[in-house]
Amino acid sequence: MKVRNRRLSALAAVTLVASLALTACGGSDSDGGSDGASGGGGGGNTTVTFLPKNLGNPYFDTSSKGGKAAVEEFGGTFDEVGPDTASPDAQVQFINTAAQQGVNALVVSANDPEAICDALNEASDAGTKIVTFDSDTNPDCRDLFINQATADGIAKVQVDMIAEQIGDAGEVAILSAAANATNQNAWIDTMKKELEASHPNIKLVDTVYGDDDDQTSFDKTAALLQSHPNLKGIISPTTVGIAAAARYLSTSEYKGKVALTGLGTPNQMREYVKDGTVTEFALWNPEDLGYLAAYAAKALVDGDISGKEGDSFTAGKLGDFTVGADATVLLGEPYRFNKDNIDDFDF
Ligand code: RAM
Repeated sequence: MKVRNRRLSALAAVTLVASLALTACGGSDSDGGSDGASGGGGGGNTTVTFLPKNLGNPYFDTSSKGGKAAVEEFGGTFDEVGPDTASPDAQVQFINTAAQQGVNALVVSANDPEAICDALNEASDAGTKIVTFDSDTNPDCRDLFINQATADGIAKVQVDMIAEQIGDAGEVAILSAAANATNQNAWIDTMKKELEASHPNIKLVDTVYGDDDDQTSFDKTAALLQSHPNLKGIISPTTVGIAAAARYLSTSEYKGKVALTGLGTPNQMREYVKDGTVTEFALWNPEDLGYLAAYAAKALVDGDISGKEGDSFTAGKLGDFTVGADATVLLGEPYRFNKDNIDDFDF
């Protein structure tokens, strides 16, 4: 079943029964092996493969941990595969392999809205349910998208934070992830509109791409500060980017002078909040996102939902969720982290 094409920014809010659940991570399990068994779902061993943008990113380590916990709860088999670099078509080979193995569901964060679509469609034709999470494909390449928060909400919290931190005036720049990343591009689009509409004295002077690679993001931060001597702030809507930028700023002459905010994980950002490099940033709970995506995959495999608006399912401890417009399920809202609360979180 395919759904109509629509822009990510038009995602409608849907019902959810979920506390923010920004709780500490539980104990860590060992990696799930791929037992590779296929089956018809319906109570059997449901095989679920997670395919993040790239491996080695703590954000996705945490979302996969949530996915694995969910799969273990419902007695399925979890696997995680993925490329080292977050490039547009690096995920294709992993999709092909999963389809050949006949996995019941593939849970993907897309590096590009279109580049992996042919492979996903082939997997779908072979009987694999396709769930995107975190970063969507075009809607007609998947059965369901599990969205962490609305694009409007994610854009607004970042614009609000930078405005607060620079006195609502001056030059800012964006340090993003990969240039084709669906999620970052949707947020950047909306941030630009929000800046134009509500912050006439803030000028966005540059957008650069660190490819969700630590060193590239670090180097791009240095280059931004070189080329824009009047820069007042940086927004980095990626956990890899904001951590690398914070590391650069923390030992530079710009520490405490150039503001940095965006989306980060508390564990990666803690030291920079404590040393005064960063005042406040935001995120959702990636563990909950992975957990919800795994339960949604199971509901699709079992035929409890088809991706139709109004379909509902239960996602274990997170409760009941309803599918909204464009076959999208919404986790919740972004949450702000600062020196007063950062020690309450462990992810
Ligand atoms: C990085 C990835 C991911 C994004 C987070 C905020 O880990 O780009 O897709 O959602 O940052």
